[in-house]
Amino acid sequence: MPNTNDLTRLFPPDFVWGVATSAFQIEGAAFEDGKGESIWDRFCRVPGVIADASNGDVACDHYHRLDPDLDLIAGLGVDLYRFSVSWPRVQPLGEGAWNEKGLAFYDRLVDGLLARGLAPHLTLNHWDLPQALQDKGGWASRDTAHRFVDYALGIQRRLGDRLAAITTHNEPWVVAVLGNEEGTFAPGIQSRRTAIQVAHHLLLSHGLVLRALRAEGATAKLGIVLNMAWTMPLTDSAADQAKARLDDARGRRWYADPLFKGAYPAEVLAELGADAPVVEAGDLAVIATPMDYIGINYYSRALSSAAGPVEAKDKPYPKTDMGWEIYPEGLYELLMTMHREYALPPTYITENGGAFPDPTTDGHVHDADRIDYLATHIAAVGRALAAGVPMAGYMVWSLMDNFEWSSGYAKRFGIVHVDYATLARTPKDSALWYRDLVAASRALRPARP
Ligand code: GBH
Repeated sequence: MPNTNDLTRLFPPDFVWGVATSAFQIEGAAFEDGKGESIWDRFCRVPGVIADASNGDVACDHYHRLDPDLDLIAGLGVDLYRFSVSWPRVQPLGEGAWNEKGLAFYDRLVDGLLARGLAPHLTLNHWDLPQALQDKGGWASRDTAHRFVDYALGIQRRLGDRLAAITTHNEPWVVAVLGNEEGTFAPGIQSRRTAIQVAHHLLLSHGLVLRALRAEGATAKLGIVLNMAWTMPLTDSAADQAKARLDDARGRRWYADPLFKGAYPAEVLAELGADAPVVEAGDLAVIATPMDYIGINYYSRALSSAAGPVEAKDKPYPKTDMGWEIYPEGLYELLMTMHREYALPPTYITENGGAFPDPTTDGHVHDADRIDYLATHIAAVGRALAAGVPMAGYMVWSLMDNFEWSSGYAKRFGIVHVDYATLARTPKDSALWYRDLVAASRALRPARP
């Protein structure tokens, strides 16, 4: 494992470090202070969809533990905190009336970050759409894109002048494919046609929000976060290589091409045929509105085989608790590919991390696996940076153990342990390691004038 000093030398003084969470996964208080129902509140109540039959009603109870949690983040010495706003908490029906108590919570969150010298990186949509909008068609309805603009403007007016960054969407692929094609995530729809239209409206609303916020004079940097695997053929056969190129076009370029090139990949449009999205004149120009930054969430590589889905036994690398192969080289290759294909703005790794068994002795989690995962992936970012990729920062997923969607609470991604019986937070060895890494990196920075 690279040691902390070697790692920090890879990064320039203005490279920023952070930790990330999302509202539904940590806040709890699902039905308090006027919050509206989200599609995840609803989905968790469908029998069998969440591995441990849990939900987000309490989660980490972050809503009631804001100040101690902000102290926890500040104690890590990081530069920034990436969090999301629960849309139904601030606008319960997704349109019309605002919920003052919900807005006040994020007001305190942002002020609390600034008071501790932490830069607020706010995400508008980390999947918890108001159920009331789903009842009107959700992201499959073009109108939802316009409701999203109104929501973004409300957040801008209340918090905008104090934010460092606003991300429109977290991982539109997940919302489209897991939520609306496979149906394993909320809202649990199984329709390829719906998923394709959802993806288009997510991208469209992203561009509309950038234009609307800039027209309002927003000072925060504006961007989007995409999930990306590094897609490789299972064998070097021509058929597997072609399948890998197609899978990469479906999962990565379907989102990145319209954002950076204003066009959907032709080969995917061709295979969609009649399922191609309804795209109105001007939509692609809106989607391609220049961004101030791009965020990439990287966890693993993906293997493609012309023979069908690749089985676990054909994935030779060590795996995390999620069953995802640990493959830091893929992060380097992915960043190099993105740099080659697009004119990248400043680029952040907005999520990277792993779920591990977390061996515990005397109340302390000795998560050497997680430290190794983080160190090797951070080193890959450093190598991409040295090779010319405009890397601007890195954020660990996640600050603390939390509700891991359809896996419930059994999978732990935190660098801080959460005891769900008492809700006590305890930094794991990885949190102390990350704190030392950030401190060492800061020690190399010139003092501020
Ligand atoms: C992120 O999603 C989310 O933003 C975050 O909320 C979540 O907690 C975190 O990651 C951890 O899951 O089945 O081998 O093909 C990541 C979603 C993960 C989706 C990898 C695609 C493919 C793995 N992506 N997954 S595999």
